[in-house]
Amino acid sequence: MEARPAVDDAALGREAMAVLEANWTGTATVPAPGLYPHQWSWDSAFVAIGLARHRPQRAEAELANLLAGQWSTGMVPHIVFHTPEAYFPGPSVWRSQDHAAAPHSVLTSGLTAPPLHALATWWLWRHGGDTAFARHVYPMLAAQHAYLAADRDLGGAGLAAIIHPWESGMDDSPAWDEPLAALPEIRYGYRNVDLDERHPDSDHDRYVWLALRYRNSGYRPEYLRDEHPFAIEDPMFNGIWLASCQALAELATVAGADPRPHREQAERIRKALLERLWDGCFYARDLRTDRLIRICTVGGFGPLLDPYLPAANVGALIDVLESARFMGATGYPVPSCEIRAAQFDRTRYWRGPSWVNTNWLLRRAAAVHSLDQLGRQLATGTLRLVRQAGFRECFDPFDGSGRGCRDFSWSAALTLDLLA
Ligand code: 2M8
Repeated sequence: MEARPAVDDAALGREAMAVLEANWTGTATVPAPGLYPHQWSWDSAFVAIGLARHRPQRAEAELANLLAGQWSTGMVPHIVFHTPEAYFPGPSVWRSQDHAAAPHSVLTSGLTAPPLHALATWWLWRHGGDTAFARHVYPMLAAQHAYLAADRDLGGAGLAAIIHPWESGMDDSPAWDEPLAALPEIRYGYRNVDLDERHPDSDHDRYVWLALRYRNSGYRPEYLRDEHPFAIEDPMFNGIWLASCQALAELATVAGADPRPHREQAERIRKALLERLWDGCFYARDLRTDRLIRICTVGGFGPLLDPYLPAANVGALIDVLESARFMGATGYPVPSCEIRAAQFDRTRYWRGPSWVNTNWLLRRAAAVHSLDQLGRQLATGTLRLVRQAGFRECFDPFDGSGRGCRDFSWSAALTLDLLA
């Protein structure tokens, strides 16, 4: 485990801000230097949350730049590109410029990401942000949610389906192993060496194949509904959407709009989460087999973000979270996959390591349910990770050592929030 000189809160905060300064391109914050040279969607939402109390105008600029990449369908892309290539798959794969619904002056990917943006905008507003900004972006956020309801409710029950592992934000989660294994074996042969640690076998080729199929369909919603072979109702994506619907209801009031449709949407999501994804904890549902994918990952705690989740479900989820399946057995919060699962791997991204963003979301969930001790445990455990190992992309949940990129933006940004 790397040893770092002891840093007090003020020094840690300054270091975090320095990382965010270095990763600022002038229009947005890249997730990390090198491997991630563009703007990623939920990374930017986390950056905005972290900057809310420190640099609210920078946080607004961050979200505004991302929303400049929004398609006329309402879809907010998972990547807004800064430079022509430098990352695979880049603009030449997505070809957004050839699609009528994509913006003309910005190159983007064709997939979306967890819709955290209304929650991030609400967070900014709640921490003293500008009402004018909330009013300005409200229609864009409402359009994002309308897109999810109209084009992504592939199961017809009120949940949004992800149609690619990248859309979950947890690309190599063991939850996607089964649906990926059902796809044909693909060997494109172009492989990004940096990704080797993350993607086993031909999974990365399957990711590219799925993206190309969707692109070649003309990004058509009918294709997603009728033909696309990967369609999953994910509890984290939908838990975040639910929390963002509640945030959007408050923003609607600020914007002089009707909050009720957003509250009704939140209720539909809650009902569907409980009816379709709950079986002792929340699992993802594979819409192509209509079966639950029975592996418990950190994504299964996403619905805890809902303050109105019934107490019995909250209690059962907290029991799992605090048990030896998750936090109870590791020194640091919160492994991304339950440690008793055969697929658990403490060294591989979303297959075991702890992440600052999911820790932050769970700490937010603890706050909405007034679970103060759990909230403190999550905050102090996360700060211990970054204090010891720096602002790494993720961390070994047993010994706290850092993994993946250094100077990772959401690790720095959310540290600022945890220190506040
Ligand atoms: C990771 O995802 C990208 C693809 O979008 C990748 O694997 O290259 C994930 O951790 C995702 O959650 C994150 O948004 C992205 C950039 O930090 O990296």
